[in-house]
Amino acid sequence: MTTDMLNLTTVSDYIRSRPALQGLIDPENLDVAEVGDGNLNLVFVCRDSAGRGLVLKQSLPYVRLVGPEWPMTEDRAAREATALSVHGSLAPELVCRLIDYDNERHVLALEDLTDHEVLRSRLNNGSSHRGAFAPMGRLIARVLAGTSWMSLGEEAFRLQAGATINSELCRISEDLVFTEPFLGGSRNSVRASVEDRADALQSDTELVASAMRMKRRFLSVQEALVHGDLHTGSMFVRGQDADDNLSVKAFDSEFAFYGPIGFDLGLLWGNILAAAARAAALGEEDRAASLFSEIEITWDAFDAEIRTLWASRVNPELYADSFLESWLKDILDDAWGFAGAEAARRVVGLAKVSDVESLADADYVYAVTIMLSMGRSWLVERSTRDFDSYQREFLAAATARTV
Ligand code: SR1
Ligand code: MG
Repeated sequence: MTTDMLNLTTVSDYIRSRPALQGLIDPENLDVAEVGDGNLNLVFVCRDSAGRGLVLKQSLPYVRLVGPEWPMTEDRAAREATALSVHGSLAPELVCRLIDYDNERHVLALEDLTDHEVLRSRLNNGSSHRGAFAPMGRLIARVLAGTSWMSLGEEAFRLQAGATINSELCRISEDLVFTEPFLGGSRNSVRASVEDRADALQSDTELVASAMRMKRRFLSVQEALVHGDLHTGSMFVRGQDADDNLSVKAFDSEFAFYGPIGFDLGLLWGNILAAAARAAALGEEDRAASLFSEIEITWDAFDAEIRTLWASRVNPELYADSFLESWLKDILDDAWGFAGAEAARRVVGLAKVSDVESLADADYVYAVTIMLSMGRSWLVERSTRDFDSYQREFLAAATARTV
């Protein structure tokens, strides 16, 4: 267990002690704030009087959201360091830069992105989503190409998958994304106003069976070193679409493991739905529709990038062009299924989302109803539906409010 947690006063000494951080920031003259608002770790933003910044992220020996009664090793910091460095090498412009990793104190030093905003906060404020999602589609494609047999070859791929097992964090996802929301669990909760809907989820045998199929996919498909928790709270954004200053970066990749690439797409889509459902509940129908359309935009960006990268796969003699078409179908099917599980779990499970939780009760009920019904359609009907039909279903739900 770590006995030496950083605090506001020890951060300067820590920076002095790390050779890799010398000259990047002035430890004599530091403004430090603890800003960790995630579920697991301590996060310190450090700035010096010259305006230079650095972020330190330290794993706690327990789950922050719950407290010491849910102990957890600090190994997730090593998993995150690996993922940031692998993903960063594949798409440096799309991933928060890892500057230093301290394996003894489980501290990552990261680039300061305080000129960016966490996308979820930006969306909750009603600000622009333009340009924010397509880059993540491209990142997911680069991760698929760069960490799978497409570029590693089959043996190196297998070895790499074996070397990056992340059992402790995968267990969290297994429990919180797939098991508890659908089979029940003491960590579930909803407001009284939607209790009947949450109960209906668990008595819907078709839905539960689909969720368990997705859990099996999560447990058994080893496709690429996925981010593992790629939602709007794991994305920093600066600027927007037509703006030269646009920058989108993924961070917080401690859940990374060799798993199905559709998991990254699906988590993103479930959280796009949360933002779109919020907009619908607030009466912003056009914005809601536009947000929802980012699901297809993300897919199109992923699809275009992977088709480009496919040409340089190392083993074309094994994998013909026709293989890519069937693979993309499987990935899309996975993505819908994972998106459906994510939509449901962010409503009923332990780790909820502020998009919905911050709404007043009547709006909350409306947003939850949209999330659960779209989530069900994604889980149960995914092999027979297309983007247009889901967009139509969302629009109908988003404009159906009577009170
Ligand atoms: C106890 S951790 C709960 C959730 O937080 C992370 O961001 C993941 O989404 C995880 O499921
Ligand atoms: Mg996180």
